[in-house]
Amino acid sequence: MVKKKSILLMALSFIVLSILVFPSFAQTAKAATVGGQLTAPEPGWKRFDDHNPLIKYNGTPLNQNSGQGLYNDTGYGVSGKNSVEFYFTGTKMRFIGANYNNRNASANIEVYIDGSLKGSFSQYSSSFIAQVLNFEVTGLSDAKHKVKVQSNDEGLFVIDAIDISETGDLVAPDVTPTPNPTPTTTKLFVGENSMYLLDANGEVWSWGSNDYGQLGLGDTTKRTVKTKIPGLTGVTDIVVKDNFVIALKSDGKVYGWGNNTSGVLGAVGEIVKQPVNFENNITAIDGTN
Ligand SMILES: [Ca+2]
Repeated sequence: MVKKKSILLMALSFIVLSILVFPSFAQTAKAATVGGQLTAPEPGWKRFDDHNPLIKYNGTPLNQNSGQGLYNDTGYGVSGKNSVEFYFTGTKMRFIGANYNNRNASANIEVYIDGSLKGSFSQYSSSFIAQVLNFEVTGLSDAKHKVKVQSNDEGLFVIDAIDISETGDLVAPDVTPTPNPTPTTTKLFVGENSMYLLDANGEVWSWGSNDYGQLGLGDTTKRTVKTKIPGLTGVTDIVVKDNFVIALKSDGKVYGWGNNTSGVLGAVGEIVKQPVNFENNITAIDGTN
């Protein structure tokens, strides 16, 4: 009887001790609910902290005070109508933030996945909650996804951590060439006996001599009034040489036309009467010798 009692007592004290020493056991044992605290990723999930370099902050993020119970004792605040963006692989994502009782708390924060609005949340609440599960999305295709968390009011929202699929990862965005800006002013170029105008819409006009098709108008007829080169749009810069012209477009493609006796435009004939694409992935062109 005594033995039984002491075993029971031991078991009881072990249970009590477990709860005291490992309070997180009690928290993670039950499924996380949106709006509740989630201090560790649940099984099947893994966590990335707010200072991860793969998380891009639009606007200047504000370091949150330490000692508030934030994950890793860090948090970033995003103020104004700014956003946070990142890419991840996997099927699910949780946004871990902080709710607080302050009028400055952003109350209208939208979450976009791959460009589609998936829902919204507020960080305004009656009391402060650190490591709160603000938003959850599951059931995505097992692929790379782009996330944008956008505040739509002037308040401040806190990002503490991101949970994603245990088998996934935060990843870098695709490297895409930065488009060249379209000129906002018009620029006149003087050729051998012809003139060119690059307008603010990224289109090119030409007039003057046209013996080599250097006006790019599809013929060799001279023009006395400026004429728009058809089908050539998105031009950010041009270089005019002796009876031939090259043009750079915002997508990095380079076109050329005119006198091609030297073959600079490739094997496309000696007289090229309309723009032909001969180079790609170019960021700038320069005609200075
Ligand atoms: Ca954190």
